[in-house]
Formats: sequence, C-alpha cells, structure tokens
Amino acid sequence: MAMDYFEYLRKDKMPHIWCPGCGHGTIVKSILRAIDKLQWKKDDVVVVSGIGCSSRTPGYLDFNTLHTTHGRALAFATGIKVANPKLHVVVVAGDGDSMAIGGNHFIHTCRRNLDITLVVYNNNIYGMTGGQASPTTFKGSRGTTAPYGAIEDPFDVCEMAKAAGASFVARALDLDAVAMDRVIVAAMENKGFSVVDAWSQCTTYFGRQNKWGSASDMMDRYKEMTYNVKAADKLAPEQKAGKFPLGVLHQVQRTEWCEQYDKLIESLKARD
Ligand SMILES: Cc1ncc(C[n+]2csc(CCOP(=O)(O)OP(=O)(O)O)c2C)c(N)n1
Ligand code: SF4
Repeated sequence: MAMDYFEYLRKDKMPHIWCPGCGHGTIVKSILRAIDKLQWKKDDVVVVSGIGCSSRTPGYLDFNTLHTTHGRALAFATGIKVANPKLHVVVVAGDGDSMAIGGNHFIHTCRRNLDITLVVYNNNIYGMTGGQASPTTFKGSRGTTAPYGAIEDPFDVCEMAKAAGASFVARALDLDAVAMDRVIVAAMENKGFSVVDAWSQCTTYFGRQNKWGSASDMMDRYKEMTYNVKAADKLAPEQKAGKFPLGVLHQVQRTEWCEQYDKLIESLKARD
C-alpha cells in the first residue's frame, strides 16, 4: 500500500514557510519515506533541529520533535540519545547551522559516533536570514555578505564528516529522490553517527543572487557539478576535477558511543 504522508505530518501547521522551488520539502519527503520504509514507530522517533528554513522541518512532523537554538541541534540530540538509546534520533540542519555556528558540535558528534542520523540541507547559503555566505558557499559565488563573490574556500561536508570520524557519510541531490531515499535509509540503518549531505536549492537567495535561474535550472547546475561515486573509476581525472561525488562515500564499523558506555558500566559493576 502506498504510504500516506499525512500520517506523519501536522496538518494544523500547514501551510509551510518554504518558498516555491525550495528543495527543503523534497528532502523532508525522503526522510518520511525512509522512516516509513524502516517501519519506525512514530513514538520512537525524535526529530531535532536548530534554527533556519531547514530547521522548520520538525514543526511540521508528527513525531517527538525539538526545534532548538541555532547550531545546537546535535547537542540536544546527544542528550536525548544518551538518556534513551532506544529512540531513533534524526537531526536536520542547514549548512550554516551545522558547519558554522554548530561546527564544533558537528566534529565532536562525528568523533563520538553516537547512533544519530544527521541530514544537512545544504543550499550553500544562510537562507532564513537573507542569503549570507555560509561555510559551503562555493568560491566565487555571491551572498549578501559576499557581493563580489566568496573569496574563501568552502568546507566539503562529507570530507569534514569523514575526517572527524562519522561512521557513515553520503551525498545526494534533491532532484534524485530515489538516490536520496536510498542514502537516508542506509544512514538510518547504520549503527553510529551518519551524515547525509543533502543538496537543496535556495531559489530565493542563492539562485537570485547568482543568477542561476529557476529551481530546475539550479538542479541542472547541481547535476553538472556532481558525479555518481559508483562511476568514479570510469571517469577521467579531468571529468571529476572540482566536482562532488554522490552516493555512499564512506562507511566503517566503529563502536557506537552508547554501546561503549554500557560496556563501561558493566565492567564497573563487575568490579564491585
Ligand atoms: C545564536 C544565533 N545566531 C544567529 C541566528 C540567526 N539565524 C537564524 S537562521 C540563520 C541561518 C540559517 O541558515 P542555514 O543553517 O544554512 O539554514 P537555511 O535557512 O539555509 O535552511 C541564522 C544565522 C540565530 N537565530 N541564533
Ligand atoms: S529562503 Fe531559500 S532556503 Fe529559505 S525557504 Fe526560501 S528558498 Fe528555501
């Protein structure tokens, strides 16, 4: 039977705030399809966010939800997971939220490897506050704080996650819902900290300021800027240069934080 999105939505919170053409809603639908596929009970799911257009997500979802402070979603999520490891904890955050003000929380959550899934709605800009450049703004791209184009090199969310110790790292585009669903399901199934770099076009600020055109023009750009990691071996270095791989980019077995903590408690009890 086809899934009923409304089963997971707070209808009284509609209409949502997202602009026409914004990619955020597409990512939300992927998250819902993933939860539905995994048959997680609504009462066992916690969705946590900070602040931003992306962070409005929990307000619309009928799970246990927290809309916290800018950059602090992972700190709240850590507390929830540690207090009740049986819960499925999903964090949604913008690139500004997770890579700038919450950057320190991001790297330490990767290092700890708690069983949490983070979906970064990466639109390469601070959407909610009017289009300021973020840590993932492409070099040369415009933002309200970079009117002549950003002169800084951006962070690569996936490389950051991998380097800091996340046990699952993937990237997908909002235009490819099948691939997005696949990586979000895999991220949620991974026992450890999972990061999905989910690209989403901000039509209102990034698109306008950079003259990237309509939502579909922006999606075409994202497609041109990326390649499937599974095809990487068949591509010449010049075909990959400056482009971003898509798909599951990294997965390793590492002891999950709560399991490690339980073991410690058991060993201390055994000493008594
Ligand atoms: C401590 C704090 N600093 C700054 C802000 C202002 N603020 C709200 S949302 C936001 C940026 C959101 O950008 P991003 O996280 O990339 O999400 P998007 O809106 O693009 O989805 C900022 C700077 C705030 N609310 N709290
Ligand atoms: S400002 Fe940008 S990120 Fe925010 S809802 Fe509009 S298109 Fe989406």
